[in-house]
Amino acid sequence: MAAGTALVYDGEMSSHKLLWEDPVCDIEVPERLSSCYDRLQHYNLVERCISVSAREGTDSEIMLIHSMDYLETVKGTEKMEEEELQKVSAGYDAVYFHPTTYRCAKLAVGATLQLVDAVMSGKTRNGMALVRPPGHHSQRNAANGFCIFNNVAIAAKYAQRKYNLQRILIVDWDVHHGQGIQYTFDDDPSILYFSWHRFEHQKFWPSLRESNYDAVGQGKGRGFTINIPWNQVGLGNSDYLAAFLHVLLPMAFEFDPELVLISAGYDSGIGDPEGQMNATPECFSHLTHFLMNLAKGKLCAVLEGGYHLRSLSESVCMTLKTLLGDPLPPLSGEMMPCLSARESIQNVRAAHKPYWKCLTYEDVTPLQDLSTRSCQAEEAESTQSNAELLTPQEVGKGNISEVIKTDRFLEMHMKSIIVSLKPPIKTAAAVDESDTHLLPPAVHIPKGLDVKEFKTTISAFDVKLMKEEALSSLLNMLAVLNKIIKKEVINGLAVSSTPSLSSAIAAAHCRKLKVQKILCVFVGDMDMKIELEDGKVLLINICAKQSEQVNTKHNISLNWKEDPETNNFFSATFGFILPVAYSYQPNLTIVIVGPNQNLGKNRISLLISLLQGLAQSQILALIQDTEEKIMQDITNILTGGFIPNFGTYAPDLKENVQMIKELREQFQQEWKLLQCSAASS
Ligand code: X5A
Ligand code: ZN
Repeated sequence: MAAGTALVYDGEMSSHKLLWEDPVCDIEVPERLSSCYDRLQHYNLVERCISVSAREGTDSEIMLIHSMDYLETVKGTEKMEEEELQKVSAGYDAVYFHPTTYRCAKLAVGATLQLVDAVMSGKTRNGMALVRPPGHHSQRNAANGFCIFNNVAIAAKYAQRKYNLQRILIVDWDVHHGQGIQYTFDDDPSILYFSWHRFEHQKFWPSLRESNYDAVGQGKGRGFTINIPWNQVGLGNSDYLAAFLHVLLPMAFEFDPELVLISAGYDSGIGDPEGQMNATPECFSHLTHFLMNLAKGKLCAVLEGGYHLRSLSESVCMTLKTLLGDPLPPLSGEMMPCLSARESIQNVRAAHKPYWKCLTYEDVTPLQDLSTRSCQAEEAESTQSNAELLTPQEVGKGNISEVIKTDRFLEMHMKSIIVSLKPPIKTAAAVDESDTHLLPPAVHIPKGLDVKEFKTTISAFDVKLMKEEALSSLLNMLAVLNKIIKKEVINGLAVSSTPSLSSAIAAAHCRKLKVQKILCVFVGDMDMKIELEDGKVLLINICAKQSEQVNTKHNISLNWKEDPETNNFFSATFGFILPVAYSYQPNLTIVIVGPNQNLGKNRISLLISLLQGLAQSQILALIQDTEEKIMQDITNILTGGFIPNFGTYAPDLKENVQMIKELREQFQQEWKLLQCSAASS
């Protein structure tokens, strides 16, 4: 599998700039690009990437999307004086031309295509292109919203032609609707286009009817356009997460793209004067991480908007760090999507129910946009308000002192995140001597254990009758766990003949080391021995057997019926496990793979891969010693070398989906990210 992350950048794209006064366009400045690059250098990220040069897009590449007439018009601006440029600009909505605009726009197209080539040829696994001018608003015959050529739409067509791709996913997380992309692929089922955007009941630019949730595509393309209109400002991390978990990801995994393109605009981030949203930079790490699990990791992020320089550049860094495989930063704020966001999510799910199997058994009824209370009002009422986060009234109103406030906020905020993010070795393992050959060379095997250190932990358990071997594998497991907790490694795995006992001992050791919240995910039939009294553990048990145990907030059993037709586990993963896990915000995750697990390696692999978004990616995987194949797959996931894939999609069994739905209803007051409709509270 391809490795490495491409970075495409050319400082020449900074020459495109506004020459006259125009309050609409004056936020699209050259410093957008240079400040991103400076920040990447500051975090030593540039040198960790594979540098790929930009080039000019050719006429025929540009004409994959745009008309020859329009191309000639743009060409013509190269020789123009200011007055003439101003006249051409006035012919479009929210656009300016400069004598170098044509050259820069060609570089933006070419840079994007270079990135696609790097990823599709296997030179790198993924990458990012930092480009200006942006692209997603531009149309066949028109520049629009700071955009000249539609970089991402051209890239999609180019990738289809050159690499014969059948399915491409475009995720547009810019805060504006990329109507240019939507128009291009409206009737095309080979491109799944997802966009969320500030909408405010059509009051927000570009104020189009077709930006609403009921625009789902046309003809053969029906169902392949997904619009989430945001009707309020001030949305943040948990709203974006809910949109991914309950809308985009189930459909994206059903679609099963061969390539993911991101229209990566950061005007949806905190402090942005256009978006007035509240998502912090690390939110983009999580969004990126989710998408890295599709298309065997083939992902190209292409810059679109983003007008608060500090917010923009920090968010770009977070995106690139994640592409490079760094552990994920914790998400701040209470995980509680607001009413208006839930309304939008419910409406989109209802609009798409006819087109997606993953929604077949969900009861989703459309709703009118009813909410009038603001998200901030809800936030203020919530018990655990977010003291360190600025409210949207405070940020992004264009008021200088408020913008400085956001700057200071970001400064402090990012310091705490970046510092917590850099263990030298990724994975530690405790396996039998005879199994070490199954591990990749990069895996660290702790030796020379200080047995004394663990004696007290172990002595509380019934280990006296244990064989020497079993005891030493327990101690090895604790050594690995210790390294994770002390952040000497990011994650680890341990093979055990008694995973249930091992996990109980592991949890006890975590408590001794004052780990606050532990998420335990059990897969398979096991006697749970973990101490649950003090609420420091959240246990999710996935088993085939119907258990008598009564579910509680911290102890939830998921009785998943065996299904030979389906290789996936999506409704449980996105509809329940991840929302609960993200609501809980654990400090450490332990995944235990026991005997008689009926999920198979693909489902477990994806689950573990996604759980790396929690607890700063700190995971201990405990695996029954009989599950050799699974152990290898999990090792590969933990070391960052592998992304599971699923083959042709088959929907989950009706009874499984039903069970998930009931659990969601039962626990959505406790774990609020489970809420995906306005009826939830
Ligand atoms: C790429 C982008 C925004 C245009 C806003 C015009 N364009 N009011 O973010
Ligand atoms: Zn934008």
